[in-house]
Parts: sequence; C-alpha cells; structure tokens
Amino acid sequence: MTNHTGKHAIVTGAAQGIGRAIAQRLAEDGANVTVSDINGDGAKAAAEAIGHGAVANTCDVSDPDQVAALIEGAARDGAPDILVNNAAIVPFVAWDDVDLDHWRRIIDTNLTSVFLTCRKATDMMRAAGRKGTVVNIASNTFFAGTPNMAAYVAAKGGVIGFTRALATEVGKDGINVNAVAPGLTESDGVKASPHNEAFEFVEMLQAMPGKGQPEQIAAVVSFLASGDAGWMTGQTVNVDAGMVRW
Ligand code: NAD
Ligand code: 4PL
Repeated sequence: MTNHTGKHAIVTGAAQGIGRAIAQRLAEDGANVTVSDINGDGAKAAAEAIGHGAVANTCDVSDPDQVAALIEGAARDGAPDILVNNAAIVPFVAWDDVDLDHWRRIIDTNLTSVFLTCRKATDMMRAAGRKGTVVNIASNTFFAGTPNMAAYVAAKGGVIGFTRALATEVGKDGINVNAVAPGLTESDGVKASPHNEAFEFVEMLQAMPGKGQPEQIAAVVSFLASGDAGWMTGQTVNVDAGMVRW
C-alpha cells in the first residue's frame, strides 16, 4: 500500500476507464482526489462511487481557461501535490481517413492538454514551494507504431518527449515528472470500440497471458506519484505484460 494521506491529487479523464481506476486507487491510498472529466455527470457518478472525499469537476483539457479553473480549484491549499494527465481520445481511424481536422483534434486533446495542465500545475507548485509529482499517461503504441492510430501515436510520442523535457526543467524544484505507457487495456472506451477485437493478437505479443486491466495501470501510477519513486524522473514505464521490452 502506498500512502498519499493529506495529498491533493487531480486525475483528468477520470469519469471512466483507466482514469477512474487511478482516481479510485489514489483515494484508497489516502489522497484527496479531484475526479475531472469533460463528461461532468460521469465525473460526479465516479466521485460518489469512489468516496474517500473525492470531488467531481467538469473540464475539457483542451481548453486553457477550463484547465486553469481546474488546477486553481483543486489546489485547496496553494497547489496540487499530484497531477495525473490521463484524459485522451482513443481513436480507431484507418490511415486513409486521417485528415487535418482529426490530426488537430487528437494533438489538442492528447498532447497540448498535457502542456496546459503541467504549465499551470508546476507554476503553482513552484510558487507554493511544493515538491509535487506529475504522472502522464502515454501508450505503448509509441513503441509499436500500432495501426489505425497515427495521430494518437504521434501525440503519445510527444507526451513521452515532454515528460523528459519537463523533468529537466522542474527537477531543481523537487518536482518529479514521469509517464506510464499502458498496453491494450480493457477500459470502458476500449470495450466499446474496435480495439476490443485486438486482445487475442496483443496477448500473443505479451510475455504474460491475460487482458490488461485498469487497476493494473493504476497501481503503477500510484507508485510513481509516491515518495518511493522520488529518485525517478523523466522516465516512461511500460505496463503491458511485457508486450514491449526496451
Ligand atoms: P476511455 O475512453 O475509457 O476514457 C477516457 C476518458 O477521457 C473519458 O471519460 C472521456 O470523457 C475523457 N475525455 C476525453 N476527452 C476529454 C477532454 N477533452 N477533456 C477531458 N476529458 C476527456 O479511455 P481509456 O482507455 O481509459 O484511456 C485512458 C488513458 O489511457 C488515455 O490517455 C489513453 O490514451 C491511455 N491508454 C489506454 C489504453 C487502452 O488500451 N485502454 C492503452 C494505452 C494507453
Ligand atoms: C497495444 O493505447 O496500447 C490498442 C488502443 N492496442 O489505445 C492504445 C494497443 C490500443 C494499445 C492501445
């Protein structure tokens, strides 16, 4: 068990799927969690189900004003301690259908959003003298070049690059910045999409059998957000049953 007692945590995209499991795990580990999502009703339902004092928030992470309001509102005593950038669109789009509108939508929601939340949160952490932690949710598609997700793969590569750069920029302030790269995981979004048909193929590539579960991702996020990972920064940890080994 990892102890986050007294810490203020923000999880974006936490109404369902991996984000919801991360919010649940951080709350069980003692954090005061803000369960944020563009789907405000879903965030409310998730926060109520999670309990442990979790509160709901409505925020589109691609909107700078909404992001500023999220981070300021959740920083109940000056700055958040833990920021988990999980919100993303997980598309399944054939390469021939990847146009500029799709590309911009995915880069805005999956990459620029991470800049926006980190800009605001690390500014507030530094102003408050807080040694916070940031965990970005990337994807092992960056390593595999997974089909039908070209813009998504590019955005996740950007998240991994930004994780390295931001770790350098704020390391002197005692702020850790790391990323988790899940493999195919049985989230609500995946279950309702064509990705659900890929489990058999992905299992053949994994070192260990089984379908990845949101709780298995959440456990590693909670570790990276804790003091036990205090000597790690700028890293990306694959959580994918060994599908990708590097
Ligand atoms: P999901 O679709 O089940 O949930 C995503 C959540 O993000 C939803 O609640 C949605 O409303 C929210 N969201 C979407 N756009 C938003 C926006 N603009 N602002 C705020 N919230 C927004 O997805 P998931 O499978 O749980 O994925 C969660 C994270 O894990 C994503 O970063 C995804 O890229 C990553 N990931 C997922 C898998 C997988 O196989 N499920 C694998 C690797 C990485
Ligand atoms: C291996 O991040 O990592 C499908 C869909 N397959 O979103 C992902 C794999 C998907 C993945 C992902």
